Amino acid sequence: MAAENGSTGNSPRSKIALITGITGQDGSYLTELLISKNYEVHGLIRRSSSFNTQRINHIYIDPHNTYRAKMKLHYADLSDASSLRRWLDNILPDEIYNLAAQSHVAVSFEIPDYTADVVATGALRLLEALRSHISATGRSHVKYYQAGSSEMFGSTPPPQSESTPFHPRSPYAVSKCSAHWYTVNYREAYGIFACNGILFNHESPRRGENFVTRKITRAVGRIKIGLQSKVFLGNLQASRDWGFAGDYVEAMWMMLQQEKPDDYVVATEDSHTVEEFLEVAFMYVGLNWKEHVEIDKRYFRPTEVDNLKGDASKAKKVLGWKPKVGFEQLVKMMVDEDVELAKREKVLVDAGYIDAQQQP
Ligand code: NDP
Ligand code: GDR
Repeated sequence: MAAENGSTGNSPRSKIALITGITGQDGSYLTELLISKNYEVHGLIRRSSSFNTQRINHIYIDPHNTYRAKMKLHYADLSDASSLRRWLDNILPDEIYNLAAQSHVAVSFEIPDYTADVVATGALRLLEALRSHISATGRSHVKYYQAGSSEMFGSTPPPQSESTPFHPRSPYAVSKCSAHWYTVNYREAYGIFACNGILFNHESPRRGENFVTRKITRAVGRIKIGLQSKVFLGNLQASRDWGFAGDYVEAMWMMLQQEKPDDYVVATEDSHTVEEFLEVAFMYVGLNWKEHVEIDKRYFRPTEVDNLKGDASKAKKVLGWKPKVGFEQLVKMMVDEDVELAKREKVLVDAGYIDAQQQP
C-alpha cells in the first residue's frame, strides 16, 4: 500500500481526524474506532524500504474510490516540521492524535538522541505546526491529543494518578515528560485544546513483537506448535498495569469530546508481574513456563521501572470511561491469536517456504 500525495475530497458531514503513528498498534485501533464513528481519517506514515502498513491493510480502500475510502495516507515524519505543517494546511483536521514515537523503552537507551528528536521535539514540532496553522487560518476549534505514558512516573510508587510526580527512568520516558509539558504549555500559552492521555501499558494481538507481552505470547504459540522451545527474557519481577489497546483508544477519543481540555490517567487499576503474565499464558495452553524461559542479561535495562499501577478515577468520573477487557482475558486473547499465527507459520515451514527461525 503506497501513500498518496495530494489533497483529498472531504465529505461535508464527516469530522476529519489526523493520526500520526497510524501504522502502530494504537493507530490501527483508533482508525477503526473513528471510521465506525463516520470520521474521515488521515494518517501520516513515514517512508520505509519495505511496506510498514500491515496493521491497517484491512482498513485500506483505494483512494480513487472516493465514497468508500475513509482512510487516507500521506508521507511525513515527526522529524520533518515542514511536512507536518503542510499536511495540517492540506487536510484541515478537526482532531489530531499524536501517536507517533520511537516507543521502545529499552531501545531508547541505544538511540537516545533519535528518541528525543521524535518523541519530545516531534511533539513540539506538531504543536508548533498547529499553533501557526490556527494563527493563519483561524481554525481554533482543532483539538490535539498527546500520547503520554505511565513511564513518566518511573520510580514514583503506585498508585499513580494525574497528581503523581514524574520521575522518568529512560530517555524515552524523559522525552515523554517533555512532550507532556509542551502540550500543557501550548494549552496555557495559546489556548489550544490540547490533552495529555497518560496511558498505562496496553496490549493486543497487534502489539509489536519485541514488547514483553507479545514476545511471550508469540513464543507460547510457536512452542505449542513445535517451532521453538525457548524464549529469552530479562527482568520477570517488574509489575505492569496491562489493559487492552482497543479499550484505550476509546479514552483518547473521549478526551477530545469534552468541553475543556485536560490530562487523564488511563489504566485498569490492576497490576501483575511479568512472571504472572508468563504463568497465565503458558498454563492456558497446558505448558509450564519454567521449562521454556531462560534469563538473558541483555534484556535488563540500565534503570528499570519496577511497579506501575494506575489510579484512573478521573477518567472514569469525567469521561465515563472504563476498561472492558481484564488481565486474563487479554492474555488469552493474545495467546489464541498467536497459536493460530504459529499454525500458519508451520504450514510454510513444512512446505519449505521458510525456516522455523523466520516469520511469515
Ligand atoms: P507503536 O510502536 O506500535 O507505533 C509507533 C508509531 O509511530 C508507528 O506507526 C511508527 O511508524 C510511528 N513512528 C515512529 N517514528 C516515527 C517518526 N519519526 N515519524 C512518524 N512516525 C513515526 O506504538 P503504540 O501504538 O503501542 O503506541 C502509540 C503511542 O502511545 C506511542 O507514542 C507510545 O509511545 C505511546 N504509548 C503507548 C503505550 C502502550 O502500552 N502501547 C502506553 C503509553 C503510551 P512505523 O510503523 O513506520 O514504525
Ligand atoms: P514497557 O514495555 O517498557 O513497560 O513500555 P515492555 O513490554 O518493553 O517491558 C515491560 C517490562 O517487561 C520487562 N521485560 C522485558 N521487556 C522486553 N521488551 N523484552 C524482554 O525480553 C523482557 N523481559 C522482561 C521490562 O524490563 C519491563 O519491566 C511499554 C511501551 O509500550 C511504551 O511505549 C509505553 O509508554 C509503556 O509501555 C507504558
